[in-house]
Amino acid sequence: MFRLKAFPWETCLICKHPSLLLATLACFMPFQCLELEAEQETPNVILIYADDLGYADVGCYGATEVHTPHIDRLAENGIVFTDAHAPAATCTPSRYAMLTGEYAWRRKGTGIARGDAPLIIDPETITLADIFKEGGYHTGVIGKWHLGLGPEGGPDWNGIIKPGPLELGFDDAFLIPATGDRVPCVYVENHRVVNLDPRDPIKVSFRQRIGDEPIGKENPELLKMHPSHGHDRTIINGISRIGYMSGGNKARWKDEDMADTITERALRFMEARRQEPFFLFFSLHDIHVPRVPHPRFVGKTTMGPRGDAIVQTDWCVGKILEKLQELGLSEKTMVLFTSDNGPVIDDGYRDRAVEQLGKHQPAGPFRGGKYSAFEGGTRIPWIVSWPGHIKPGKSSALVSQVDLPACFADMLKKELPDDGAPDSFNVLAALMGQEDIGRPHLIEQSRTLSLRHGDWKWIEPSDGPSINKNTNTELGLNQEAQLYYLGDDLGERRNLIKDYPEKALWCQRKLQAIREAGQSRRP
Ligand code: NG6
Ligand code: CA
Repeated sequence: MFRLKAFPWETCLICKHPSLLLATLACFMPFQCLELEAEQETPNVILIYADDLGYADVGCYGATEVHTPHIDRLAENGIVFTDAHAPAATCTPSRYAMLTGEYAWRRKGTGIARGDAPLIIDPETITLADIFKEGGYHTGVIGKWHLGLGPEGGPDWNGIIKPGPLELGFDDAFLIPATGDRVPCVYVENHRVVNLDPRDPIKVSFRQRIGDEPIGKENPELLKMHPSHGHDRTIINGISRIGYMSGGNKARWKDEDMADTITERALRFMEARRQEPFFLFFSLHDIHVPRVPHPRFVGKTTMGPRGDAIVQTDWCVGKILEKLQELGLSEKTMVLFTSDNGPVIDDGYRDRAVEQLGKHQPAGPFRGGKYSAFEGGTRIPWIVSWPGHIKPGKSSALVSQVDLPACFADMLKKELPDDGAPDSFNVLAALMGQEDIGRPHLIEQSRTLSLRHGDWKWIEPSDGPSINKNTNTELGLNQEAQLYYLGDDLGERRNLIKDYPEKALWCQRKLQAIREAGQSRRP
């Protein structure tokens, strides 16, 4: 288990919560505690993690067809990163890497998780939550999880659902277990399904049909949201999903209320933990499919549900900022806003996202999007704000969410063990705006791997289609290696593989070396 290095404020119990008591009590404290005055107070941290939100889906990154005043305000008061990345172009591997500091492609079973997948992070692994907990923080995760739950064979939805986030360093958990488009469509709080009536047990299957409830494929007349590909099994709340579910009727969520429900939980967490340092992983469902924003957001944009879900995302951020202000915690809290992978327009439901996109460009200047090896797959919005401590501005530092464990370990003065967070780079100085350089290289994961080295980008050869026909995404897959220079070709249009064979070879070897070393954090 992750061991504490001696931590100064452990010498005095009262000082465990310096943010609250230090100023008033300092003059009464024994000598050893007075030393703490010189220490930089560490902030609460709220990590707001949007789903499938593209680089330019918000105003401060160039969107003009949708207004995001709260996110823009966060950006005005913080640092806007222009070369920040989700570790992967899909959700589960990105989240795995962000919480463990290990590239997900090193581990089998970290692809997009099924709704009944077992927990894919070994509870022995040091996680981002462990780091905060060891630093004396109260830790919570609220919202989308999608990292599996329960033991091998999957969770017992009607019993104790364990292991899960509580076994990974989180004190509180309120979860959408997988995604909104997958069964079971229920919330899990700590170890149990919320509002479960034991007389109506939940059954879930991704293989064969169970129960006698209608499915989208056979009863499209019952649907308020129709699938465009996949998503045609059990109908819940008028929307057909991936997988079959029966029972648990009282526990089923209503998609329209999801943002309200999780935001209310997040505010409650902040209120309850206001007097202690806290880390909140607030993991939004928006703007993943099915996009079913609350009626008060419907029609707020000309882009249909996808645009309206962005407005809803912005509302969630606004509520968090408003609560911080109300609690007097704005200057004691670092807020990090980012997304788990690039944008997708049609991800399986006929929600008019394609037809009503207009001139909006979700990935901004980048090619591809969710699922893609091009930059659009992993380059995402990333804003860090800590009023009074971080000078607002823009940063072109290369950073990845896989770096969060090393950054926060450094901030909390915790030393990672040699085998902990193996691919996590300490780029805290970049996050704090003290430096404009981040990591020297980065591996981006899609259906293949790509190496970023400065402005160079090398994409490993792979089999597979160049376009995902369902989502109409350019996947960037090619049987030949590709090399781009983003310095003057952000859109990855000019493949330079033949012009710079030495650079290409260097990248190929570097990627291979990182793969073989089993880690990349230590030299
Ligand atoms: C895909 C789903 C897509 C989405 C994705 C996961 C189909 C046809 N497509 O398999 O709709 O759920 O998985 O998205 O089922 S993620 O953001 O959680 O990675
Ligand atoms: Ca996602």
